[in-house]
Amino acid sequence: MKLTYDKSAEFWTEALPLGNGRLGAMVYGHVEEEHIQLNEDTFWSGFPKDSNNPNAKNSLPKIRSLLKEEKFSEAEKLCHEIMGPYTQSYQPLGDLYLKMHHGDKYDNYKRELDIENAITRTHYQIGDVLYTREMFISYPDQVLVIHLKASHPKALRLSAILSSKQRYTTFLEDKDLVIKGIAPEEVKPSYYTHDLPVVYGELDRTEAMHFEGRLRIIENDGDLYFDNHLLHIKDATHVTLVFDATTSFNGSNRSPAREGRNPEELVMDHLSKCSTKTYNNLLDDHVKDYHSLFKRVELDLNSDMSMEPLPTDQRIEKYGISDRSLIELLFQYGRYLLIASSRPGTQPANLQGIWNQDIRPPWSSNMTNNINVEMNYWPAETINLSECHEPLLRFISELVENGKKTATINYGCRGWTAHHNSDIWRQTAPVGDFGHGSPVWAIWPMASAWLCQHLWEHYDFSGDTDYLRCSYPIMKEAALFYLDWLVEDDEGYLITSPSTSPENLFIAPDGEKVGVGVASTMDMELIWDLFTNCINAAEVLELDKSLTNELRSSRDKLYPFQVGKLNQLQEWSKDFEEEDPHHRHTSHLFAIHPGRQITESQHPDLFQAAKRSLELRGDEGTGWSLAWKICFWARFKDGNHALAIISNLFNLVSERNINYQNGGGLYANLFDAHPPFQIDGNFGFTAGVAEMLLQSHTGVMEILPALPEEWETGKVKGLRARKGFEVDFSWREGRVERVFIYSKKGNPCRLKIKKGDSFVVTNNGVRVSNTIENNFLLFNTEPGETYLIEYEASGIIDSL
Ligand code: FUC
Repeated sequence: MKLTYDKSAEFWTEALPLGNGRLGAMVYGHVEEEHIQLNEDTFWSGFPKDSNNPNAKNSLPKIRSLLKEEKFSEAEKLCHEIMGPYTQSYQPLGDLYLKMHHGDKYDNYKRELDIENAITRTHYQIGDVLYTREMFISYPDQVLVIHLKASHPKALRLSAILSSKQRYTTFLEDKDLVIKGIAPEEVKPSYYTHDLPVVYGELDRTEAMHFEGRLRIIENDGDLYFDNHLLHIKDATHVTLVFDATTSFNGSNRSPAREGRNPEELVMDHLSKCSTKTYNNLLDDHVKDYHSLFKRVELDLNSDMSMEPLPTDQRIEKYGISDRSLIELLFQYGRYLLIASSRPGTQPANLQGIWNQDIRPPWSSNMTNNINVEMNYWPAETINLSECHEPLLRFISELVENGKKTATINYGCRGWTAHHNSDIWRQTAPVGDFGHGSPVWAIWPMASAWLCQHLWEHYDFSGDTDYLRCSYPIMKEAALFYLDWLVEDDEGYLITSPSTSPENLFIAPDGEKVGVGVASTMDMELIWDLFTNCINAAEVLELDKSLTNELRSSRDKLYPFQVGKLNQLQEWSKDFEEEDPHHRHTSHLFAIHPGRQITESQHPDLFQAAKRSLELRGDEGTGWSLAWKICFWARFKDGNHALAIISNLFNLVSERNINYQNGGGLYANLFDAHPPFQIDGNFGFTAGVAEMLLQSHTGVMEILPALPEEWETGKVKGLRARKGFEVDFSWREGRVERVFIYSKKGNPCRLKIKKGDSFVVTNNGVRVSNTIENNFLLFNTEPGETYLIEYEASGIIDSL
């Protein structure tokens, strides 16, 4: 469970990420001048603003009537009139440098990220002195901890410097090295050429956020002295430093300048609490906290122990998927990154989690709702990190206030909606700088439907009805928006208009390439999903009978699925030619994953058509696109194909290579490469592997639904299934051996089995009665009990 390297990081995508959900660091491991790039998850450009566009309401009827006449290009042109501003950008906070006064002639260099303990370590030797650095970011103590050690007395001599790409000052205050600064008031997206892409206010009058960072030495057996903006240590054998930073952000609808929190108070509070602790105390508390989440899941793919233990980047290149321990590592890395970027109370993981070094990061490093932010949280429930789902669930609830305004002001609809981009200010209006953007991505009022799926899934896995009671109004208000947004076509079907299939263009009958049409397949699937979840939630809570009837009848009238001339599931309402048949988005397959509308047993023909669509899309893609394809092939029960996609993802992308923009893959630090870096592919990969091993979206638990032949033996512990189950199992030669199912809620358990097999189910050695109906094994469970399932004849369940 370690990422290891024999040289320091030259590029940011070779540095190693640390985080506690809020504070983030990228550790380069340079010998002579250590560089730690710093982030804080609330540090964004901008301030609260009204992003809605009242003109939209006038343009909407015109767009709809043009679409009715199939004048797609004209309708698309008018769609520019309904855009709002671009979102703001996630910002880098600062940099900490540790200048080591020991020269640069070193040997025996090694650096690692130990994801079993969430610690980075750098080791090297100068003369006969061994130097060691350990760093972690503690969640219980809310600080970055840096511990430096030399094997010889008094061999440590160093200077610490804080700096930033922002407007900032640094100074010394009571032995603390302090950095204070401000964020820009406005940052235009990196893809937007603009005369004033970054705008700062005046230090004392800005409307934007303030930040403060503070470095303190809490253990030091040498001499400490200061000059100007530097903190120096000499003749030390060991040193412990702590760092924290916070911002004046005080909620998405409050001015961070006039109604902000005091960053100094927050930082001082964190530092004073940990200043009385030793390094070992801080380490113990950190590891204990981290283990409480990380240790819940184990994956063993019976890896080949004889492989040469190469540095991680070389393993990708040399071994690829034949190094099954690298697959285990990348799976657990997704869990590590979720714990490091998403803790209760923090911001949701954005396009880069919490790690960003650029003032104008790719796609603003924002919350991108048309696949990316959802993918970040696909694994949260299955890999047993349900708590880490909280930042997204809260983000959704915080979108409602602005989302209601967008629904009324822009579209004259009830409820709430959101579009494909959002930020810390919870923008819900379409982006595009009032006309600059492209409708194929900007015009997509479907985010509330997709996001609400997470509210339902969190309930479905946990069975927590109190939680559902709080979330239901958010789902219901989203459903009200779509009840109003849907319009009837000439055949009496309910359609969306305008409608896009995220980011893909079709060739209109006049030969133009356009993105705007009506009733894209994904729109229909998202609305089906939301309405279905809303109906289910209302039934569980025994609420809103008449609304559920209305949702049911509208759901029945949604424009139906179409199968096209290539036997594929159509992406648009008509069988248009696609501008890019290998497009990275595969939006029309939402009903396969993460949705559940098309299953093999209920809709075998549509299931085949969807599979055909995926085949036509091909096996290549950007990082997240590959991750989605792993999930699809898992749902299509084709483990070998899923593994073939994993193999494509195991492509080392390096900024050392000028051609690095080619193809999705992994950077040396195992960050997912779109390219550029986007964290969604890391989370999507982890979700995909979990999906290959265990599925429960049809209401039935399926063990090893998509096992590749190459993973013939293995075991997994701690995966979660819907209805409150936790599952451990092992398999040998492709056949399941024993299954342990822990029932949290006491729901009946339904397990898919091979017809004709019979089983013994025991609880604490006592037989539990079970029934077999066709392909299902059924038994009742008690809350808090664990059940062992074994094949009756030999103790082996034959291909469950
Ligand atoms: C969507 C995708 C891009 C990228 C961006 C952040 O626009 O189509 O590939 O992931 O989000």
